[in-house]
Amino acid sequence: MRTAHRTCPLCEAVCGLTITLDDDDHVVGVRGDDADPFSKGFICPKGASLGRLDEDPDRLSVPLIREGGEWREASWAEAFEAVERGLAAVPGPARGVYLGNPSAHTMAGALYGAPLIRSLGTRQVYSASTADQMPKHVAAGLMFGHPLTIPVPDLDRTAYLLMLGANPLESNGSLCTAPDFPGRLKALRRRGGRLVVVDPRRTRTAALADEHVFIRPGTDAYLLMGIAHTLFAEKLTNVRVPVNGLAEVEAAVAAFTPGACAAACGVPAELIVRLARELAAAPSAAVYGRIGTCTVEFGTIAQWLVDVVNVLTGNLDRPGGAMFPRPATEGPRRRKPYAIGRWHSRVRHMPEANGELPVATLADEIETPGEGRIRALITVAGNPVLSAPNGSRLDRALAGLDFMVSVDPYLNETTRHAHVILPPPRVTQAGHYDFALLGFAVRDYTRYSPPVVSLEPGRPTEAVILARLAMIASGQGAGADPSALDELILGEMLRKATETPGSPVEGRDPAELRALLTGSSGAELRLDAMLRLGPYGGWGGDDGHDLSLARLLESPHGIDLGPLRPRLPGILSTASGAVELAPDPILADVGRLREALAREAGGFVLIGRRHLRSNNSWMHNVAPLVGGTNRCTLQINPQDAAELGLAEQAVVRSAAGELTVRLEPTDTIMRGVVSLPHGWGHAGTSQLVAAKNAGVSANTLTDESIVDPLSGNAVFNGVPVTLAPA
Ligand SMILES: Nc1nc2c(c(=O)[nH]1)N[C@H]1C(S)=C(S)[C@@H](COP(=O)(O)OP(=O)(O)OC[C@H]3O[C@@H](n4cnc5c(=O)[nH]c(N)nc54)[C@H](O)[C@@H]3O)O[C@H]1N2
Ligand SMILES: Nc1nc2c(c(=O)[nH]1)N[C@H]1C(S)=C(S)[C@@H](COP(=O)(O)OP(=O)(O)OC[C@H]3O[C@@H](n4cnc5c(=O)[nH]c(N)nc54)[C@H](O)[C@@H]3O)O[C@H]1N2
Ligand code: SF4
Ligand SMILES: [Mo]
Repeated sequence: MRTAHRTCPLCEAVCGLTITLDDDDHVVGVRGDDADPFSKGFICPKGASLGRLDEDPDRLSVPLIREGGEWREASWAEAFEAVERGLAAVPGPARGVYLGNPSAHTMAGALYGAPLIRSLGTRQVYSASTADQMPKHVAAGLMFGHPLTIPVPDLDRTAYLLMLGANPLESNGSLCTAPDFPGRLKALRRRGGRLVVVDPRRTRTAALADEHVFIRPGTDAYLLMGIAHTLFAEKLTNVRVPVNGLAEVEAAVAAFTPGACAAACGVPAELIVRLARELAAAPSAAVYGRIGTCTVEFGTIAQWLVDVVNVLTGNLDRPGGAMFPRPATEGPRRRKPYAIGRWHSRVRHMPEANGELPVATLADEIETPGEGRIRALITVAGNPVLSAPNGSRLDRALAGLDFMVSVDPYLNETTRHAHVILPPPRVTQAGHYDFALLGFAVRDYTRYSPPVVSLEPGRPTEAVILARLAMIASGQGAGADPSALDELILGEMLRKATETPGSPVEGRDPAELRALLTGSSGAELRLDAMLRLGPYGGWGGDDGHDLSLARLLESPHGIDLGPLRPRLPGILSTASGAVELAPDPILADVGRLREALAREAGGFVLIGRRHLRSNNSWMHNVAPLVGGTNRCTLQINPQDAAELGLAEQAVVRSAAGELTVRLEPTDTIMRGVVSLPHGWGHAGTSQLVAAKNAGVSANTLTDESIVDPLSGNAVFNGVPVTLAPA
């Protein structure tokens, strides 16, 4: 028996785990790591089941190749050669790529996703981001200059938290990395702070709050407009940071009186006014909006307003407000204007954001003939058949591709369309560093987890799989040595740093720095370089900055880098150097919000929900996590069910499709709203447990033709539906 410490890679909370393994490397126990300074022993049922997930017998252990509808096991050499042949037949611009959610949780995704995209030579780039947080990136890019400059609520110090469209008691936090989010919310209340939750459902988070506010789905932009309007009208603004566009914002919010907003969002006008006054009066306050406010038709406007209110109340960049983390691998942010729509999608002419096109138009790009039509697709850690809007259409589109390769541990609803599946090894066999998530942490913190279990001979890590795909895509062939790619990237990174005026390594020899790096893989070497070039890193000098891979390896429980500190104006990379409070593209979109004020509310709308023991589409194959309350049911208010004469089941119809679903009447959901979790509807897969709890896919009902126009983000909340007895 031995124990190992590592970060849980399953959600954004980055909890430290202590794993017990037997002599055959089987995980026999998982508990929270009490010595982790950030998570302090917290663990949830998913983390506790990591061993079951890791050793799931339905995970693929060797590559699969599909020939004439039949799958066969293949060697790695054979599989990479098949990929080389498949990609060679399709010119660069006709190759698409889709990166799914877990690629934000793996070192492979963080380090090799971008090189893979570059080497494909395509603009057909898609990811789960446009089914998730793209509005956040666009708002942050336009306001602060960089799409990753996203402030997070200073959870441990705030005196007032207004939370919209998030349910961290189930999801454990998103774009707000905070292990033991529930404990942190309880601590907020214990120290006399106030928590207000805005949600069409009385969630477990809402039940823990001081106040729960029901809101009509898709209308948070109106609530926030009403708050901003009140702050100006009652002269409660207190802007403490350098901004441009304050007068323009005041003009833009003028039409959105609390009365008008109340009619549109269903929150009473007096309550909107009170929330504005409370935010302004609190010693410190933060507004935080997540999935419920992103995956809606006014997603970018809502994200913009979240930070407009944070600025207007004087809470941006101050302790207890909304602050910018300073992650250990943060790179330099050059000042340049952030732009969206630098190019557009071929079929629906939708704007690019962050170099990506909306997943809502992926099926169009595969189905519609013409130059640039996607004929080959690479998916990495994604299951868009279940996760993209109108996944049923995507399911049909994928079946018509000339070539598809998937990097995924499972044969599932999406990967069954692939010609080659390349399975990454077990979680415990991979090194882990949270490049993305630590940039949103409520304390500055760093931790590296080296592999715990060694790889079977000949089996590549996911980092190597992606590096080899990148080399194949750039024409270097199936046999190319992936370390050449790492050296190329390292050389470039070090050269740039030594040429940057004012950099601590300015003028030094890149080769000398390269020789100082340590690491047992390309991924580790690159992590070491990023740490040393980062804000806490160093090269062995006596300047007190010494963070490096070696130091992290000596600190298996992670290192606390302290509470968040104010970072303005240095963190801003806008051309003006100030916060752009009124970016033109957003102001131009406010007209659409104003027009919709006149819309009649009526009929039922569909929203989603998440369950603690689920994770999007891919954890339904672990027996202890499914069943009980984790089921695919349609929540409906009992009065609505009674009025419609609905009993056990109902037929739900939308513009996109129709489903027969099991009902779960509950008075925790407001009238006129129904909720179905996504990620179910398991079919045609090797996941035997999931097949027994198949459920139905919410994305049969969601409509790919409607998006948030600025970010291209899919609309999952506020989907009009009708209900009828089954
Ligand atoms: N209706 C509705 N739809 C939604 C949402 C919603 O709220 N409502 N939420 C959206 C959101 S926020 C997201 S993030 C997306 C998620 O969308 P996706 O990322 O497309 O879907 P996931 O279900 O997360 O699928 C993850 C895939 O990665 C595989 N996988 C797991 N671990 C690894 C690994 O280490 N390496 C590799 N290579 N593969 C791995 C799994 O087997 C699975 O196939 O769904 C979106 N879809
Ligand atoms: N256990 C578990 N944890 C997860 C995941 C999971 O599937 N399961 N998924 C991970 C991923 S990919 C993500 S992105 C995060 C998401 O993390 P969160 O953003 O916290 O997502 P949810 O838990 O879905 O909570 C969203 C809430 O928004 C509400 N809502 C729906 N529509 C609206 C609306 O129009 N306005 C408002 N104000 N509220 C609305 C819903 O009722 C729901 O309670 O969770 C991550 N963590
Ligand atoms: S909260 Fe998230 S990171 Fe923590 S144990 Fe659960 S799944 Fe893992
Ligand atoms: Mo997500």
